[in-house]
Amino acid sequence: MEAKLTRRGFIKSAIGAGIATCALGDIARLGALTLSRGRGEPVVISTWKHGFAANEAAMKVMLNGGSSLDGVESGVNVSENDPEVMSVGYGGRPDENGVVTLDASIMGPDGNAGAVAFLQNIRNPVSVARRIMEETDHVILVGEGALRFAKAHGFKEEDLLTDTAREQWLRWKQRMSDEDDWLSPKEDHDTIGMVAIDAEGNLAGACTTSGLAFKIHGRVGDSPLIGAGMYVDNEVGAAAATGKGEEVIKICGSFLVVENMRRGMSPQEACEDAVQRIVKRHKGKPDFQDAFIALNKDGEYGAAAIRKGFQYALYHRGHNTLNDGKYFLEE
Ligand code: SD4
Repeated sequence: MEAKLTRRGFIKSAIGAGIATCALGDIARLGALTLSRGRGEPVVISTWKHGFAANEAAMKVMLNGGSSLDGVESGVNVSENDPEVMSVGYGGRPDENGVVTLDASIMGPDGNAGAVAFLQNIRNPVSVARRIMEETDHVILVGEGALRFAKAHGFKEEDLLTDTAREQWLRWKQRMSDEDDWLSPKEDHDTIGMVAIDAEGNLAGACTTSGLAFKIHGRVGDSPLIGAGMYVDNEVGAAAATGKGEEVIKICGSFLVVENMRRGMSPQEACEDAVQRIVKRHKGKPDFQDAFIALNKDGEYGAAAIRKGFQYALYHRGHNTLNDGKYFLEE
């Protein structure tokens, strides 16, 4: 599908480390950057720079014979456990009341899915989501119910608010004013979304986040909503989203990316189309960031963002690389 909006941003799109050795002519043709995987070789793609460490863990699991479902869970657990990743799990930034509330989802090749929203005091929400998927016939548990379920299944309750996150929240509270734009694209974003294909050719996806920093208490984003923050169809492909979840929800973003691939788009084209859908809804001038990553059944990948600054990690053909996503808007 042809891009209807300017591709100026794309021309300037930085070239990620992983493709830095491609000839420029190749790059020009990369409206759709897709490289096939070797037969049976697992591939994993995830959002933001902490996706790099998460990819390592996911790939290790898959190279040891684990499934893509095991891979994505173990992968995103790395970000959940890292207090320096301040939009995921332990150390995530709190909401307006200083409470860390977590959203997560997971989906496997059989089309089964699990999710938690507004979960507190459990550092690995994606693992709770997997238990919901595997041990109940429900898909989403929220808040107190999700916490009770987690505790009943042996998850440890703990305070997730680190000193660094508390200090940032206090600073935010002190300078709260009309100019204080807590939904600004400049606010740090670092939700992890990850999709992977294993040696058997099976796809899985996971997404986990503490959501937008200083959000209204009770707010749930796109990450735990199947088809918004993440989606898997094992016949076609898988996708995940990051950025301002409200806008991803409104276009059923990850579902849209997968359906685009079903209709013949490459993963790159599918991600660009979803980004354009959001940009168009905002008359070409959205003042926030959203991005998508995707993988198809052949192990081809794609990634696109509204604006500059989005990075994704790709573990492919034996190399894990951090790459700058293609984008539409400069700033
Ligand atoms: C949300 N999509 O809760 C998440 C936030 C995010 O990078 O992705 N930040 O809306």
